[in-house]
Amino acid sequence: MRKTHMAVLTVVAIAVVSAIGAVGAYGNLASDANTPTTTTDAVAVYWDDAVITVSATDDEGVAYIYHELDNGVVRLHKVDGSPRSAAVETPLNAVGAHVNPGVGTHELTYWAQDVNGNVEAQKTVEFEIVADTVWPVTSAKAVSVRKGRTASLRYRVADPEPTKGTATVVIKIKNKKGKTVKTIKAGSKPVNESLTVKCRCTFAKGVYKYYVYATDASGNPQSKVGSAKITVK
Ligand SMILES: [Ca+2]
Ligand SMILES: [Ca+2]
Repeated sequence: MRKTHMAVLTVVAIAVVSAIGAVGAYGNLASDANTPTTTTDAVAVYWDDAVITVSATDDEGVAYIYHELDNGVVRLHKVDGSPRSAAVETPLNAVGAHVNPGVGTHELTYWAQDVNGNVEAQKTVEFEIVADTVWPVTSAKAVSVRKGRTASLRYRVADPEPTKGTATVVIKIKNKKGKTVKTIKAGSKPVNESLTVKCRCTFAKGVYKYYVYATDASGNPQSKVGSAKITVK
């Protein structure tokens, strides 16, 4: 009987020592009352979609990062290995895939929890997503030029706000029969200002028309093709 009792005492003593050892490895675990600090890289306005990085730091280690879009379902990101800093790209859905919040004003609420169970107070950031869904309109001015000389074709791409500010422009010069005699790829041009493109008019004397095609930086083609006469004298 006495031997058995001694054996139990020994086991208890070892258990106490290993518990103290565990506390030592975590430093001042018992006295940690400091919650993590979480920040985001959110900006006020995004084009088309928003990916916001939520970053948390804690001296004892970050265990979870939480976020919530527009007071929806709380998403929990479990941080492996309890690092002192961790980050997650938000907003995410239930299976951890990115969610596009869509055009409009949104709120992202975020906070974190450390390895000792200290939960940070929730913070909220507001942001807006805008998209350009309006097609640009082009216009052109008539010009006359001597055969073989260079003409300056004056045109404009009107693209209302919100616009990304540029459009890819292609100009086609057609003869009276509607046959394209020259195509000018003008490339990416600013919208809502006067533009010119040089054209060496080597074709036969007569009246031609040039047409301005533009696709805005969001991929919307022109709703109206501006055109004007080129008179080759
Ligand atoms: Ca802490
Ligand atoms: Ca547009």
